Order: sequence, then structure tokens, then C-alpha cells
Amino acid sequence: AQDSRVDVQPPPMYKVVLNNDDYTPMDFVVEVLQRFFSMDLDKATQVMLSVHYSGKGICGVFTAEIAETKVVQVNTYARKNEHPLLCTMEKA
Ligand code: NFA
Repeated sequence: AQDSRVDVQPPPMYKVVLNNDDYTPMDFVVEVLQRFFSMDLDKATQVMLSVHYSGKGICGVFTAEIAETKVVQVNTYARKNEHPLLCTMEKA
């Protein structure tokens, strides 16, 4: 709207979601949240517990490309460490 010659739209945003499971250790989930989403220990613990008790939790909201990269990084890291932790994305 600033420049009437070009109508610029904000990009679509995606929630990166962590899903609960019965096997991934709590400490590993906290480490993932710190490593890939730059959360401090306190915030990572809060989000992990919220996923544990409610089934799902939002790690962050990003553009499509960044969200897709986070999902791949988390799932690759979880599989490498032989945990079933699942990260997905949803349109915000
Ligand atoms: N529910 C898992 C446990 O009790 C912990 C967990 C939290 C797993 C968040 C996945 C996501 N060990």
C-alpha cells in the first residue's frame, strides 16, 4: 500500500509443530528445542511439557522454506538418535 504501483503481500506463514509420543526422552525434546529453535532451557522445558501434556505444541511460525527446513532438521536429528519424535508443519 505504501507504493501504489506494486501491491506487496506478506508471505504465507507456517506453524512448526512438535507431536507427543510415548518414547522420546524429555531431555532430548528440550535439547531439540534449544538447538533448532534457539529457546533457552526454561522456554524449551515449558514447550516440551506443553507437548507432553496436550499432545502437540508450536515451536515457532516461519515462512514455508524456513519451516520446511526446521521440519527436516528435527526429524533427521531424531531419527539419527533413534527417537520417534515427529515434527510437522501447518498453515498458520
Ligand atoms: N511423552 C514423552 C515422554 O514421556 C516426552 C515427549 C515430550 C515426547 C514432547 C515428545 C514430545 N518421555
